Amino acid sequence: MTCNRRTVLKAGVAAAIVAAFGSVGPAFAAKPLVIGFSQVGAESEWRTANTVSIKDAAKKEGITLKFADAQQRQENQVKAIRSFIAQRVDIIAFSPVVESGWDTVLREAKAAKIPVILTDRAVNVTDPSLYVTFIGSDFVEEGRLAARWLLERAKKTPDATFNIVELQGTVGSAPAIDRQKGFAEVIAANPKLKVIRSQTGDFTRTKGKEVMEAFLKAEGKKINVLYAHNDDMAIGAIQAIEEAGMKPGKDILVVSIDGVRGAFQAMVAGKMNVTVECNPLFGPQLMQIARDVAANKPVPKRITVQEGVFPAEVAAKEFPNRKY
Ligand code: GYE
Repeated sequence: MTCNRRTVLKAGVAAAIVAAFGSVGPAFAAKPLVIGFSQVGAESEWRTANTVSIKDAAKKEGITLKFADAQQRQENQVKAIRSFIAQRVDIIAFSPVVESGWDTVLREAKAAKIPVILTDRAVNVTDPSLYVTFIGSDFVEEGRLAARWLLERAKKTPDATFNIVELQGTVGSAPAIDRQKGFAEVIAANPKLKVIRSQTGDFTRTKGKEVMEAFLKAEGKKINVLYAHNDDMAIGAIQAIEEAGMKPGKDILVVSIDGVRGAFQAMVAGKMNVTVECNPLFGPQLMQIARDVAANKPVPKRITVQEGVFPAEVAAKEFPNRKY
């Protein structure tokens, strides 16, 4: 937490050597890069895979990672960032739980001359120089891809209505905002596709199930499609659908995002229809960017992750290749 005496002493010795010899000679091993990383939480399979990827990559690269889990609370992330500033880490990286409310703490990081890398989720700040780069998926596009699959599916039964219930991610988070937007934009092409209910399930299985139960209570058999902003909520909702005596994947089509192993298992079991990939395994890429930023090399302001769409028909074949 604090800059302890030993660190101060070490820094002092290094400074004395530099003063005496002009620079730290090759006999002294380079100081490992220190990254302070504030993670959103452990709310989903996706998040767990992301944490493992980041921790493993840091270890492999010999980078010191100070890891803080915010338990999905912005105030915890602000605290963690302030503590990283106090510790004078080389780089701060974080996955912002929500988009807004970051200006003050990011200004503090900038004043301390600590570069900030955003991972996974974007922020809404007035001054874009408050962060160096943002590495993450294109969530609007993911929403569009999910909707395009549904539009194609709707072509097979042109007379049918598609009443959709939507399980949104965390309120105010970039993926919830963008996945809703991309999906709405594309389904607008067919008036038979209508979102009849939309509520947050906070990206968790428990809430996904709870909210789906409420949807079923209110709309019952009127529901034809579930669009979930992540697989965990979809998996929770599948349970609710089954408990209501309906068949997920058949009576209610299940369209989701992430591509975690649990979704592939649900597709193989015929309970989910499609998942749009959102790749959490960017740990190695993050370490490379952190090194470049620390070395003052120019990096692109926006780095996107490549991903695909997996309908149920390919699930069994793809399952063994899934790494998260
Ligand atoms: O889709 C969800 C997780 O920010 C992309 O957060 C991430 C999302 C992911 O909880 O499962």
